[in-house]
Amino acid sequence: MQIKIGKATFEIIKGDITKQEVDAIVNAANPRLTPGGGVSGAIHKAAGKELWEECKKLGGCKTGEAKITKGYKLKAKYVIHTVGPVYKSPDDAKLLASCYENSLKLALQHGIKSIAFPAISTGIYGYPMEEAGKIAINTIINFLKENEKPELVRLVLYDDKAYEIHKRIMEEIIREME
Ligand code: AR6
Repeated sequence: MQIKIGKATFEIIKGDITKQEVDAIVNAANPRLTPGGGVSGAIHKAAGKELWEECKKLGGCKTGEAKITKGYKLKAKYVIHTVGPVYKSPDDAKLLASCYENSLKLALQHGIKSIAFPAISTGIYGYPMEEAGKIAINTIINFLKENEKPELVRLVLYDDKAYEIHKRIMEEIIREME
């Protein structure tokens, strides 16, 4: 499903982040920016080992922050690496929101017009999908209200359950906006 926020489009889809034809895809990374498993492992595998070679030189990434590299063999020109919080309590919401905000800021700094996010922290890092989904969607919508850029922001959910949860959250938020 898709909504317009000013000139920008925000959409949620079910799919694989590594296959997205956008300017940048976001990686749910770890603080050392090593390939790891989950989305990160899949992105590194699809991009090729040059991605890890570049990541090694970046000196890691703090939780809630974001760093950018090239996309190598991916269709996306860039990968934005952000480190989500390992879930402990609802107090982690600010750090999770920072991941989306800082990734979007970095995208604007690099003239990125389209960007795709996975559901950061909701896998190995254990953030409950429902809570994380509200934070992700609200943060993206608020950013687009303020900036009307990037032109396209896509949240890519990996399975039916994740997609259905996010679709319901988005419908609720749209209803509240009207
Ligand atoms: N496309 C889209 N979403 C995916 C894909 C894919 N190809 N594969 C998995 N997901 P996770 P985290 C979903 O664990 O929780 C890594 O090892 C998945 O179902 O990748 O932020 C890093 O190195 C889940 O909903 O990221 C870190 O150590 C979501 O993406 C750690 O995992 C995020 O799952 C980061 O953990």
